[in-house]
Amino acid sequence: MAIHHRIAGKILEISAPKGIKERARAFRHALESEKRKIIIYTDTDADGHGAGANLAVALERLGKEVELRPVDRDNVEFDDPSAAYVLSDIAPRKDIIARAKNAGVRVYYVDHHPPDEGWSDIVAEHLNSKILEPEGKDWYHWNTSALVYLAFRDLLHDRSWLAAAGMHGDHADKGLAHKLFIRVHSKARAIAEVLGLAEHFPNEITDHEMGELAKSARHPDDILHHPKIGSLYRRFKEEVERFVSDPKKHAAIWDESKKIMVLRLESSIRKIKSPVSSTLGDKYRDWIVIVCQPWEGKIDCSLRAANWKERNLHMGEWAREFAAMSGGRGGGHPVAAGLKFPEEHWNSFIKWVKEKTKNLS
Ligand SMILES: [Mn+2]
Repeated sequence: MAIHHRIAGKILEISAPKGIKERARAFRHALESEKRKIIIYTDTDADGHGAGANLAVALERLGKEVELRPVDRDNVEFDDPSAAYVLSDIAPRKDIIARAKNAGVRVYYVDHHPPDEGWSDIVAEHLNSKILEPEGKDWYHWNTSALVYLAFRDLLHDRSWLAAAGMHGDHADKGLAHKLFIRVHSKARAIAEVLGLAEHFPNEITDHEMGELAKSARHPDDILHHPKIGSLYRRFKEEVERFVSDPKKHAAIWDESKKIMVLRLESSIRKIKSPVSSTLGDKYRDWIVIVCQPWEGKIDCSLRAANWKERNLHMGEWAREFAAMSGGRGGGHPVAAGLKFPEEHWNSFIKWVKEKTKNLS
């Protein structure tokens, strides 16, 4: 009990650049002054759940009426005109901005996706929005879970473990998260994986259930020992291991001289490519790691290049380029990106990657 108390009660101290601290203060101040009910839309990965659940708890502790909605970004709707909204870990695309503008609602925005040029101005103007996001090189050190924790950490003294787990989620630079979560709780990686389970088993546990679990949990074990979690987590770990233990077996491209792999995962578990690409990206740090999974007529890919600086690579640009060629969708950071395209373009994708890497050494 004493150990639990010590671990769960520790305030995770984050040192942040002045600019981010100031934006965090302004973001918090704006939400503190908000009189309306606050509906939080948050992403459904570990970062999203860590950010959304902690933000919901912090705002409740400030006496606000809050509704937490973990959601696929295609399903963001501004259906309550009397509410204010938060987009957490959800980059507001043009269609989302248009819907918010149409509904005339106020939207707060906390996120870490590198925006297009002028994007923040568009969001600020059209959403009348208070924004919390990193800038410049800080894009690669902060994720949404970290930003929410930074803004509200005096209210989240018993929930730093969830912040740390969220920081272990989609984080471009694992360094900061790694230091923090080891100090806070050795189970943070497992919690981060569990928070993502609804993405992998949508028929067995919903995003909503996972959000409520993250919000109500008082201790890491409340999540790890939840009755629904055990067998799902085992199935998830076994499936990841099947691909990670012998990646070559699943490779469409495996080139040791150019240090590039493109894998195609055949799996019944949705989005299994994400944890596989993270694990392989960490393990093969000087490789380009592209992990793809066919799903419902589309090919869904994660692109990773841990040493993008040394090799002068930008995975986000790669993803955008092939998306434009194939009628798909793609984008992201230099170090990590996502790409989805119609399955009939698989062969041309492999050809394109080979062409793209011809001059790499
Ligand atoms: Mn994120």
